[in-house]
Amino acid sequence: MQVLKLGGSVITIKDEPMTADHESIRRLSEEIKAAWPTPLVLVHGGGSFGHPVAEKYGLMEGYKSERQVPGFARTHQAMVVLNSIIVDALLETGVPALAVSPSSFIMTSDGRVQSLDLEVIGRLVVRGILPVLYGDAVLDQSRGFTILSGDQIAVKIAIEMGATRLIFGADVDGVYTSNPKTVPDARLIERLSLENLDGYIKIGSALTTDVTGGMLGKVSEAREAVEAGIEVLIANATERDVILKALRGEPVRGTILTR
Ligand code: IP8
Repeated sequence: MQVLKLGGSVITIKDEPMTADHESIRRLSEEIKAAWPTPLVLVHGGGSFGHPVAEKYGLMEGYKSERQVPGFARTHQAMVVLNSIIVDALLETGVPALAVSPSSFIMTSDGRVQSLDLEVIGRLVVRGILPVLYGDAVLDQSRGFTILSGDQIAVKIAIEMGATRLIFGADVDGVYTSNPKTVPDARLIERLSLENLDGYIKIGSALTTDVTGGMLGKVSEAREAVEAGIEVLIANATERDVILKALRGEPVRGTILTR
């Protein structure tokens, strides 16, 4: 079984609120269809749907005032809308995709996943259905509520369900020596061991750009999956057939995280 996480920057237009990248979603749906049938769980990020709403109401820090409560519901709803666009596109191409809402079965404690019953998702996969989850606004035992990233969900599912491979579809080729969007001689790191990964996390913490932040979050989350023996690949989902090849286990340009 494999888990595929598609980043919000791949499936939405980042600078335009509540705008899906329909072309990219259609292409990726076709790539998933070309690899279908295959035991797979899909998780996607928030991009211009969940993030602006979550930010507006300061949800990440947890419950502070009643004013945030409608924001909690609205953030979830923004993600439902994006999820529905993706599930529709998959159904359209012939993949039996089914929306699974993380906030209805996952709770966190201080931002970390606490309880996770994966029986339904497991049975869906066995039935030949593609469960499609997403980063979501969830209830948190200590903070009241919080934002749970799709990255954390993807890692948890991969570990708990014993996935062989976890693929992160990003808008860059993988992990670079520095931010490829601003540093011209940034080099792609093709293999990153846990030992070097720690060094990267330390260096990365000092960098503040969005892209590095996003990549850093991914790499820190992915650590647990690598430790569990899962092959973790970060590759560029904005380039045609990269995700198709990755799903087929064929070599692609990207970063492989190893023990
Ligand atoms: O884009 C967060 O998921 P991510 C989604 O995977 C929300 O970090 C609700 C902002």
